[in-house]
Amino acid sequence: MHATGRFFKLVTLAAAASFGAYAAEGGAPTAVKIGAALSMTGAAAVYGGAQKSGIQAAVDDVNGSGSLKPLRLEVVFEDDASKKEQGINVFQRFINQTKVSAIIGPTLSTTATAADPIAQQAKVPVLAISNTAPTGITDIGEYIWRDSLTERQVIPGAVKKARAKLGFKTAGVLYGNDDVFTKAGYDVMKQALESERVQILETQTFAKSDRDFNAQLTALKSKNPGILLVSALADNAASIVSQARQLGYTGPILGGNGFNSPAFIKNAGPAAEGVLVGTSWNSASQDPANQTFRKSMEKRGVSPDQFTAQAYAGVMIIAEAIKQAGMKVGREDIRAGFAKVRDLPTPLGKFSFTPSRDAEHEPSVQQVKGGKFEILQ
Ligand code: 1QQ
Repeated sequence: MHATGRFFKLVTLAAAASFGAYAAEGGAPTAVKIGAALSMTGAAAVYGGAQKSGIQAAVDDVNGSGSLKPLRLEVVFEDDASKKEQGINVFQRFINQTKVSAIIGPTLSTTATAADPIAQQAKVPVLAISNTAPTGITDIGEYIWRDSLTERQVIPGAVKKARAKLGFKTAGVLYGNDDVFTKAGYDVMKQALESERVQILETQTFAKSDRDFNAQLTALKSKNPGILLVSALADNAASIVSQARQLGYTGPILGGNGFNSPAFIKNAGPAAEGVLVGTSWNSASQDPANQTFRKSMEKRGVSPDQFTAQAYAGVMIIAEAIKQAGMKVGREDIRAGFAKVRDLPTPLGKFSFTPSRDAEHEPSVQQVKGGKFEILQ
């Protein structure tokens, strides 16, 4: 071999290896390493478990279909512990040690605001599958993408639908003020209520570590609001809804994205009945991509939620980005591939990114009925 040719071959192999892909010589499948930073512990643990099962199922389905041949997706899971510092550590490990081609996660917007800038700096593409804070995520830079609808894309429609059905004219609002997502959810709720001309009679706040919400709920109930809007992660949400009912509040309750977990229903018990929440996954969709997803989860004995669907869709989007990049799996290739994903059939519906790398598809509204979420028609 010519000296320069050999040099280039070495460089190419080194570059491929540094992104977790290995030359497919001898026909061996080439592993494409993806890092998944998920909350397996901490305040968002209920979402992390659902996300992991969705990713595992999608990876098996994509690899099993042979659609990426000779490539194979290989996901490395790490716990972001629902914490900024841990999210940063996991991202650094993925980027510098595991040498992943792309990162999925982290679970919470709060963690993403701290960890994503590290990936942006290192030019590693990130696909968020559950970050819903409207600002402070994808606007970090051109390497940060998401398949999760923001609260701004979901809550106004949910408030409008709830108001059309229930006709309330006043509201009380309760939100967590120590979390990027719960705070952003509140900002959107306030705007949505104002544009529906619903008067906010009282606003109260709490912190993630709080367990007793009686003071806030008593203040809210005393104003006799027509509806209670709550922006909280699932564990807090369950306690808030139970305590509101124990205090004798009988009006409707509408939650933000944190409520979209069956863990909320399980922990709140009968108090969860009737609770409304906007969602990015239409669980009742008869779309073939949703039916395939549901069958795949059923086969694994997993009852999926919105977070499972967004995680499954995330892997499909990465696989499509690789195809769009001409089966190249460098970090830059995947980033460029994301930009070319158009109308991809996923459990969330036909998926495309907006020009600002956010998700674009139809949201839905669901309500707890008989201990389960039911899509509101
Ligand atoms: C966020 C969220 C959480 C409720 C999802 C896990 O939407 O942090 O953005």
